[in-house]
Amino acid sequence: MSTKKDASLQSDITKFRHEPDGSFRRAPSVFRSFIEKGGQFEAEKDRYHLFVSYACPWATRTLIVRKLKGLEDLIPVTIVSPHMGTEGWPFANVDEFPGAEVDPLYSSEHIKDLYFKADPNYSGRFSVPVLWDKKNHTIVNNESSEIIRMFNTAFNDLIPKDKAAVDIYPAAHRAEIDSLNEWVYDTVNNGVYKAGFSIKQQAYEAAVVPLFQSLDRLEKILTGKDYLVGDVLTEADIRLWVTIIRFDPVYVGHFKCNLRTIRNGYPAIHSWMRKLYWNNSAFKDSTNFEHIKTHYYWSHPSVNPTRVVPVGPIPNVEDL
Ligand SMILES: N[C@@H](CCC(=O)N[C@@H](CS)C(=O)NCC(=O)O)C(=O)O
Repeated sequence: MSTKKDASLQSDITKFRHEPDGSFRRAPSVFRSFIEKGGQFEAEKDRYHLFVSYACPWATRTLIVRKLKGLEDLIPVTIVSPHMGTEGWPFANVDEFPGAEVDPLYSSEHIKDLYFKADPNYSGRFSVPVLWDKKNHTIVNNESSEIIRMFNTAFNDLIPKDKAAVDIYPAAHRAEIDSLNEWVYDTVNNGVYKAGFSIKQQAYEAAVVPLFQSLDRLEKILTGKDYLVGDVLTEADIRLWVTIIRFDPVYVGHFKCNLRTIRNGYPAIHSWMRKLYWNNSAFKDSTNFEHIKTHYYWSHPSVNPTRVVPVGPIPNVEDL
């Protein structure tokens, strides 16, 4: 299945319009429904499907939480090819890549086909993750921060007790998590994109300086600690981790975030990152560096016109 109408202004990242000052502004996600009791979308077996890219940090949040909560059987996942081109994210039937898959529901060619199936007049970006409802053939939600909140609680009646007990947004820590998320999102998660996609020197510097100020602040928070908030793994860790694991392999070079590296400049962040990677399979199994590096260096020709993918750093993640 493919959509023939020209949607290249929505799908082709090289046609992305910058702000007048040369800065990058991320558009808000559009599908924002929740899976909840008594609502339009009830928690059910064999009803929902997740579409993601291993390359995408936002999508990787959902992969990690899906595993932490033991939702693998309840919510199957499909992985797209990392080559996000003029039509957006392709499935393996139009772009074979090791680890990429075909859309098992509709044999779509691209993620944009799903968006147009959900809403033929959709005018936003064709981003991943996409949480799909097989019953109503529509998108429930395409905003990772909300998908992980749903995964945290919505399916608790359908999963084993030990998995239902996993709580990445505990009531006692919510205020602290929310306030941390806010500045981490703006200056770190989105900060690397703001730096990398800037097309003016001033806009780049206005992003890269606060990014490293926030890393300095995070280094202090994580010194002598295994987790950001309290002494428990929360969504604050997950949301930061997906950016930090990509930092040395991609953001230092491709997005010019090179005031320091994580491995040489931030010992506490580095140790926190490696412990989660090596000791918790939900993190390691959700991370595919082939997809990550190929995606960024290939998919942003305005940043890297040659599409050459650097060999280093070696290794992608240092041992503990
Ligand atoms: N706010 C969204 C952002 C998702 C997002 O921007 N994903 C990127 C990949 S890392 C994407 O699919 N971009 C495609 C595009 O903008 O054309 C979320 O957190 O889910």
